[in-house]
Amino acid sequence: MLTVHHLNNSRSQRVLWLLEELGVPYEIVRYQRQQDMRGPKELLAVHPLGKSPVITDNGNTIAESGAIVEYILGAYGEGRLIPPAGTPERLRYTYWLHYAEGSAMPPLLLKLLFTVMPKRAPSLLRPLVRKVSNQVLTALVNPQLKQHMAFWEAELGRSQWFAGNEFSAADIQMSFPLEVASARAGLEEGHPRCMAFLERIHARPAYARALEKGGSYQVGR
Ligand SMILES: N[C@@H](CCC(=O)N[C@@H](CS)C(=O)NCC(=O)O)C(=O)O
Repeated sequence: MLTVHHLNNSRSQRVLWLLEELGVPYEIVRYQRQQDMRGPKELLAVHPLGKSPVITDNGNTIAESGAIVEYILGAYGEGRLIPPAGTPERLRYTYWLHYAEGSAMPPLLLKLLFTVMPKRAPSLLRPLVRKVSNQVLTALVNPQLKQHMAFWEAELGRSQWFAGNEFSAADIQMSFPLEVASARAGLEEGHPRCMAFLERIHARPAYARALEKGGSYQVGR
């Protein structure tokens, strides 16, 4: 049976959600974040990078959310949650599947890093670290995030979901950047379509079932 190596409060929540949407049977092996938020060393026994999500299925070990989505849809999707090949929707789908981790997450991670750094700095250095962090946030990170969030808002004006008017796995993949931006980057201000997107996904029964199975999920907080 397909196994999800699930790190609490992490991107592997998306994989549980995808499997629940498709009704594919799976089992969960659970891992707990350490105090420093890193994954435990047991995850290194599953994949050399020790990150989650990772799945194992039929002798395959697959890491990286986008690759996992492609594998699951190829093996079990039967054409569901992916627009037909050769359509404009399929192009948009492929774009968002890659964009979520390749372009949206890096500035969100920088935001997290430079927000947390001053809080963790030794007290004598804290004012200096705060000053440098604020400069990086103001000059580099916040303007980029503003641009990304405006882009999502405009795209969700073109169609109800990211790849078109049908819900697809691209929406599952994009859920993580939007959840993090809502917790950390002020998405709720001036992005009503993005907030409506989050409300719509939270109302999906499969999303709720995945939450029940995955446990506490408070990304970016
Ligand atoms: N781009 C990768 C990112 C994987 C990743 O960074 N996962 C985080 C959880 S959200 C993790 O495992 N963190 C623990 C660690 O880095 O030790 C993916 O989408 O699968």
